[in-house]
Amino acid sequence: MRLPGLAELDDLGRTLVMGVVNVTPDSFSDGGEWFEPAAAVAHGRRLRAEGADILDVGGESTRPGAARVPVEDELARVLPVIEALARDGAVVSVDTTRAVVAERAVASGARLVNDVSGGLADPRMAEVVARTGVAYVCMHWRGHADVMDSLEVYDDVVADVRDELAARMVDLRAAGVRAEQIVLDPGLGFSKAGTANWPLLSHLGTLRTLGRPVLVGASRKRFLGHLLAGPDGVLAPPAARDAATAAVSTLAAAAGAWCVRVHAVQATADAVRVVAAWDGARAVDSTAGPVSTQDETVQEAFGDDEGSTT
Ligand code: PMM
Repeated sequence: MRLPGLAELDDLGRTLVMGVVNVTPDSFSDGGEWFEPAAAVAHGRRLRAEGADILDVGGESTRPGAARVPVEDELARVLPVIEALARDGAVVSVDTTRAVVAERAVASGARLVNDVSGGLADPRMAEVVARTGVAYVCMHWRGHADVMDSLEVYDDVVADVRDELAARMVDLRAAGVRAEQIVLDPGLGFSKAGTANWPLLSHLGTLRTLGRPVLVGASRKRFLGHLLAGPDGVLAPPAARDAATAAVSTLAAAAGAWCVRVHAVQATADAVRVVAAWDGARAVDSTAGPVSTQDETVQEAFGDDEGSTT
């Protein structure tokens, strides 16, 4: 599916890989490792060499319970990193909930705005996205990091997230954002307790019925730590969640995700290529007999049989 300003990503024929460049001292998954701008730029370059199609630069932690960062600090963290990576020719996104940061980031070379609040945190965000015309990731969100764990009540998490994202699209459109700009994201881990994340993953097809590309951000999240907890119940630490993250990337790509956002790029870059080769072989194999029962089961589970990319 084509998005404005991202022509070089249009024809890759596979799920895209977004590499995370957190310029924060306290992100839950890689807190502090790349806090200095020079280290963050070097990290972004490394992720690109490993196969990241997009580099997602963020200056405010969304770790549960985290306090907000002053806007000047956020700007000072992300702008030099975005400028340097964009100058390299990388496709850069800015991970921010603030309109002013989005606007300055786009002026510095960012080509996507990745807003974990889906426009709810800043009433000016939709106007900036409409005016700049850039691609916009609208994530499902119910509140900032300090309160999000208290907002986890759902009747049916898949239907509720779909409906709340549909409502966000209506508001964005009303503010002048074009449908073609919008990417949707279920917001794994954001106001979602461990088990609530799995139905969202296994029903990605439901989000795709909204007609926009879907981005999945499962990387190193707590629900994977729960899944991989030891016999003592202690959660697997973030860095021990990368193999499970790559498994999610594989399944998300097979289910038609447009993009997967990850910290450890290499395994996911390989995974999305495997899925594309697998799906490509299925598409051209005219000598094959009827689709096997196993294939049908997989297709039913993903609710989709159209291939790995939009
Ligand atoms: N998750 C985090 C940050 N930004 N953006 C999108 N679109 N989707 C996500 O799931 C998402 C995000 C969580 O923080 P991290 O950067 O520390 O992993």
